[in-house]
Amino acid sequence: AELPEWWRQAVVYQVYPRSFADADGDGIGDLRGIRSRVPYLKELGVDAIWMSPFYPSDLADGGYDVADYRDVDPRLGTLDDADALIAALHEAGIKVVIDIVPNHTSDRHAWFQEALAAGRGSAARARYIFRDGKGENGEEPPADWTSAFGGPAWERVEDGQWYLHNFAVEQPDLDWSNPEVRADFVRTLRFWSDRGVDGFRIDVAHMLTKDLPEELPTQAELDAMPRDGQHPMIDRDDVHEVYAEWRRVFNSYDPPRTAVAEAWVDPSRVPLYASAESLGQAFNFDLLEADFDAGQFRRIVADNLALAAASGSSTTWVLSNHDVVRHATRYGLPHPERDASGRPSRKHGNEWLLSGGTEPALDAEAGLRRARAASMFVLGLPGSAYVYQGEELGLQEVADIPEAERQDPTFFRSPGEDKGRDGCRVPIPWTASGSSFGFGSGGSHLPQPEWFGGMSVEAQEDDPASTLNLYRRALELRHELQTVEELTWLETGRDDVLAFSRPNGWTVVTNFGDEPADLPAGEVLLASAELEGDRLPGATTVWLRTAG
Ligand code: TEU
Repeated sequence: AELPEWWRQAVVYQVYPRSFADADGDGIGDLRGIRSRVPYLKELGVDAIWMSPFYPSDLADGGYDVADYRDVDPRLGTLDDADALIAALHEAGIKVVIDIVPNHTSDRHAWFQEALAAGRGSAARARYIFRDGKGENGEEPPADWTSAFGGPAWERVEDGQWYLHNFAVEQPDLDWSNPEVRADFVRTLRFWSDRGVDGFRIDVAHMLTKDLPEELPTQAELDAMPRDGQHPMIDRDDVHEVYAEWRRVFNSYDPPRTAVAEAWVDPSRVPLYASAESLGQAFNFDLLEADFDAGQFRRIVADNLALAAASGSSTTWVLSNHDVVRHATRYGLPHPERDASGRPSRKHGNEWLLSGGTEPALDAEAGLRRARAASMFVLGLPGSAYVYQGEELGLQEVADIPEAERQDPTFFRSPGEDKGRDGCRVPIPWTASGSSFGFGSGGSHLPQPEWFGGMSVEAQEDDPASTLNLYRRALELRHELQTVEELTWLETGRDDVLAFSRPNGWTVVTNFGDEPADLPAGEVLLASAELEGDRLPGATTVWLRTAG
């Protein structure tokens, strides 16, 4: 049965449209491809899908450079295809969440083209953040800021002015103090809500509003400023004026449309985004940076349940997404070094990627085993769980993509430092052999390795112990057992073993260590690896039905 407020404890499956399924054989996944796989999603048992951008785009940042927010990229389909996909998903009982990218447009967006043509001081330029440069002829950028992808954050245009781009050069930042900008996004939210979309994932939700003084601070000064809501560019209090307006739009629909913030902010400020007056829910990315470690997992769960309660929202759990090294791979590598604040000093797995997947050695078997255990731990928690396409197959990151075939701007903007995010975006293997392992008849826009066939849906379909069937079983059980958002920690007598119970006698035990652990009495509903008699081996999660 559907719980009220479906999003609170939903399993949301992230589809990266270009890499899911390719119906027209051009090597790029498309909306008709996704539609052809709705039966797969239904059998998997997900409550919703979140689709990364499928709008017209030059693909400078994999579609996060949007040229038109109210259309479909012709390579991915048409608006009719979008309608048909939404209808097919709804028919299968699956909700639809789409990605909104409001911090920046593509430089191919009609607005930016107009801004270039209209020149300095024009109303068209006032939709973006243009400034004159410094130095004699304004030849130096207005400030020394660096973009998130590396390299300078200011780019010069033909007439000599500069524009701000916090991400790729092809992603000019919008000026959210401009009423036209605000009105246009409301139009976009209504456009898709009217088409039946159930919710929105808001890209870099913490950076929209900016208050840049005449005399710009340096990057070092920016970095030193407190993030207390008054920072000139990050996590400003006034961004919630935008979301309060959006919330009124969402609530004008029945049922109200949902939203989840991608906000990289201090935990103490997460409730601002997650409150019912703002977006309603916010991602918690702590698990993306955690080791497979009981202490870290326990602290993250406790902290985030408390944060969600503080805002009346529910939390989210994310082990993998399209921006990070897949967790089956992260858990097969040595733990990353951590700085004083406990954060990994570099993107986890990046060293390994830079070496082309050779150094340090990857223990893929251990990585997958831990990934299965971690996923089953997370799927037992209250809150909504995000599953990134391919993790239900236990896919590893692809490290050895030749440079000539790489697409991600982080790779090109940070040469030698960041290998980019292509390795988790390689198209899904549906069949054990054949053209692009069943992705499509026309090859694959990123090369798939040979070993993909053995991890394909076809190869796992009939194996009861496969990762795919483990996820299917987990999602089926979750629907059966899940009620209110309650969790009670159980004493295990060991630091490396976590156990909690949920209402309905649903008990989850994870052994993060190496030594087998004792299990509470109960009926085994699911195990992420074979049990050793009545003992729980290392790197294994079990779900039990216990009395009471
Ligand atoms: O990501 C925002 C973000 O700040 C990071 O996760 C970013 O991907 C990382 O620093 C790069 O190494 C969102 C999207 O998830 C990402 O795919 C987009 O590239 C980005 O916004 C820009 O739209």
